[in-house]
Amino acid sequence: MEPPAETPATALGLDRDTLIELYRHMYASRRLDDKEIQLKRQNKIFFQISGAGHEAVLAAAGKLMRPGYDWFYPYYRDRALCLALGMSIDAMLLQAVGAADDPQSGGRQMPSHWGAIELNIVSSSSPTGTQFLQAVGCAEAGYRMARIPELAGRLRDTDGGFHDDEVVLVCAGDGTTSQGEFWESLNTACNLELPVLYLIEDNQYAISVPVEVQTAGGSISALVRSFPNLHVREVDGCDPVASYRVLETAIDHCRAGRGPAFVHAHVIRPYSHSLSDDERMYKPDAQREEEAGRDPIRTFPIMLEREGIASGDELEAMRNEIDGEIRSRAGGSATRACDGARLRLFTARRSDRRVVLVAT
Ligand SMILES: Cc1ncc(C[n+]2csc(CCOP(=O)(O)OP(=O)(O)O)c2C)c(N)n1
Repeated sequence: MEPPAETPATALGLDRDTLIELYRHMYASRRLDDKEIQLKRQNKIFFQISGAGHEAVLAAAGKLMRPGYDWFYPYYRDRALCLALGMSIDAMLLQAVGAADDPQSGGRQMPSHWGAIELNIVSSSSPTGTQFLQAVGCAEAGYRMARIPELAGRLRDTDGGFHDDEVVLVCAGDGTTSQGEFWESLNTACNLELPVLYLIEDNQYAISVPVEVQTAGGSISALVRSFPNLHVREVDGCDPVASYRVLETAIDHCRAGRGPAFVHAHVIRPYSHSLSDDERMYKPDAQREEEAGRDPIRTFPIMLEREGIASGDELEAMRNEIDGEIRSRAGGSATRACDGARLRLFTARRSDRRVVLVAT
């Protein structure tokens, strides 16, 4: 991999509370993935796709943006973003088991298809790349509203309304940038100077297709640099501090009305594409080892200790607390909901064949 253009910063640049909060969301995200993987192996959920390896840049994005004010078009890897924006562990587990009580979609969405009305996280569509045009449409709505006096006066700064300096975040993997929607959206975002922040999480694969096979030249940020009004940065997305700094500048650019921004974050994908995939079939061992060495869940606590931000004991206590919460949530409402969902499925199977097709 080419070294990222931005050099990783030391931990000292951010205050202690911010650093600890970043780690909290990163760790919770990974452990929730681990818990869901366990539930999948127990046949309590039907599918799992993780955010493992993407946590650092996403925790930073969630910390910097404004939930319920800015707008969010995430994709399935963005668990740490949603946790940092305020989504609960329960909401995630209820969606994972497809519970009727799932606050994101009432059990209608696939797992990791995030959505939260109160946080302005717009429910995800499964065809990859759909989110780009949705995000630009959202930003364009604000742009148009600001130019129609009757609408601007009525809708501005109200709950769920439009704010002059709101930013729209859209996230995707490197492979998804090959789709037409990405280029169509970028054209309009740059043409109208819309406040859209593109966060491209480059884990070097689209399922089994390596980035250099998928993307011309192998670097999406190199391809988009000629777009006018576009602030383009590249960063080590496994370094939460470097990610924070780069995203902070990108968000400021959008919020100040200077046009869209594009952050190309180099991340890793240590858990295969999903639980329906086995990356050992196509990813070389040497690359898997190199990725393990960059894993932010391993490297960040070492950095926090080394820089005197927190002691090993303090970090261990925090991890134990998060583990305990996930264990109790997974053993509580999510499991009950899962058992309830099975009962409903069984009842449906007996009574209505069409329901079975939808439910399975
Ligand atoms: C339009 C469409 N084509 C194909 C798929 C199947 N699919 C789901 S994820 C994925 C790979 C996406 O890769 P990338 O954008 O690099 O994101 P990553 O999963 O690596 O984070 C594919 C091909 C889909 N969901 N939608």
